[in-house]
Amino acid sequence: MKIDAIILRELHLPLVRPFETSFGVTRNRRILLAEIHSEGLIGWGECTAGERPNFSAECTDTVWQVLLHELGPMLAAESPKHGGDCPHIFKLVRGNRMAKATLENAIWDLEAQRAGVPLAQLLGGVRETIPCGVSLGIQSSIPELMAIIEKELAAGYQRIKLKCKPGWDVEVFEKVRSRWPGITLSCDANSAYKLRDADHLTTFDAFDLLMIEQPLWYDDFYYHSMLQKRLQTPICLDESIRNRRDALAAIEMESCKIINIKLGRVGGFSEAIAVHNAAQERGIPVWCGGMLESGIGRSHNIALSSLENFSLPGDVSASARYWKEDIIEPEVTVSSAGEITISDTPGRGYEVRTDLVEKLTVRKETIRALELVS
Ligand code: OSB
Ligand code: MG
Repeated sequence: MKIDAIILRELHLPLVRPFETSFGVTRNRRILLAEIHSEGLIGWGECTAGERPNFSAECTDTVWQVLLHELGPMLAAESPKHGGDCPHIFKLVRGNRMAKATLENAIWDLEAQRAGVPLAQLLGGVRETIPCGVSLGIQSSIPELMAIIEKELAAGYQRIKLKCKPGWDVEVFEKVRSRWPGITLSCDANSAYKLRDADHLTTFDAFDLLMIEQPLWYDDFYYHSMLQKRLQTPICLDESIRNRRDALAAIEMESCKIINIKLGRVGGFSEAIAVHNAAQERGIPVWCGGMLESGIGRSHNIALSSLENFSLPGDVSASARYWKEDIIEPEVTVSSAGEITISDTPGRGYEVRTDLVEKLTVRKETIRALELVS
């Protein structure tokens, strides 16, 4: 595929409600999109980095810099045949996985369009529908949280994940469990605890949680393995898993029993598939995490979730939970059974609303391969 141009855009999109985790509150997203033009087709990628370097070291501004000055020019100089060629093209840039994923995922989108197959099929997906859960941020009161849970359960979501931190944990779980004894419930601490909190964390076992996600340091395996020995509740790692080797280390050390796969965090579809396969071969279930994506990132998450070992409900939910108006058509909807149906059209399966994207764009740069003049 000859790359004719790579257009980088920053869009501003307000969330329909603020999202609070143990590391902070997000009200407005600054979303970076890459639009790759190749031989009459356009592939789209979305960067999942946050506005601040809290979840990971990358953030909107670092990704913009690295895409514009490093990865964009590298890719524009090549003619990749497959999305899977990108890790090799980008090999001289260390880290910056969210930036790399932005471009790699757009190339997979292009490849699927060229082949005339759904992206899910190109990735090796086997599911026609995917099970969906919701991730609920820290609220200002328990009654407010209870009202949101009631609404999401009525909408059909199969699993409720509660963001937690010291002071917003066992009391919340107690109230939720006593009202809904049978629902599938999990929690996500985003590294809010230390190993010295282990006694406190063992009290979570009373609430029959499906998992506790990333309780300790964002870059740790060893202390999670010590903690897992003391917990009945399975630990799920999110932040710690950057690639297949990390997944193998975490599984080998028994640092977790479940893995959350995020496309941006692992650097794109190639590595996400590698983590998926490594986990599957070792009997470790995975699920697809979310990063408050717009419709483009969401469509990629949906395609990824069609792989066989994505057996637990993901944080992949309806567009309307995040945006007044999403930038894709149709918007992502979730059935009353809590499922999203995988699109059977070529490519990502959702059209980009280019007029709306243009209207929301606050900065834009075009990268082209340098033409050799003879
Ligand atoms: O840890 O899973 C996380 C959002 C931003 C940063 C980190 C996380 C999250 C979520 C939101 O949990 C998932 C979603 O997109 O709904
Ligand atoms: Mg998480």
